[in-house]
Amino acid sequence: MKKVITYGTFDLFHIGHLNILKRAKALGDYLIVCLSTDEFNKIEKNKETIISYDDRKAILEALRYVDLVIPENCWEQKVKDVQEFKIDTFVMGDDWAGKFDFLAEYCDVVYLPRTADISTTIIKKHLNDGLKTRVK
Ligand code: C2G
Repeated sequence: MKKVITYGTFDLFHIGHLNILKRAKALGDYLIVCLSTDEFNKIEKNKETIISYDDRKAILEALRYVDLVIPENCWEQKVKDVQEFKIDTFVMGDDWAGKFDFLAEYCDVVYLPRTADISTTIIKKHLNDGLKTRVK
């Protein structure tokens, strides 16, 4: 069984998130999503999540592409996660290209093209600007 792992916040879940999870799962048989906790987001990413960890986790667990959701509490847990879960492939969007190449010692490292014109930040700005049109 080929195991894949990816990391993220997945706040205000959108098509860019779905696309990366779909493509990550296509690289193996079992996909683990390491989901940033609310505390990790606040302290390490300086991002307040709109949707709570528990609700973001429930959404991910409902997806056909996702087999397991575990918490991301720190930047440094990736090597331990890859070893503990015997991961074959680590996947991230290419906005992270190069940042996790150190994991190549333990598994394949794949950066996939981001989905254009959509992000949690764009959605938040769109709403803050009171726009009534579609995000994209
Ligand atoms: N993503 C994408 N296309 C978009 C938006 C996001 O492919 N339009 C991808 C990102 O590249 C990432 C995943 O979706 O691989 C989750 O994105 P975020 O929730 O924004 O996660 P991020 O803040 O990048 O956190 O330790 C790694 C971090 O937890 C990653």
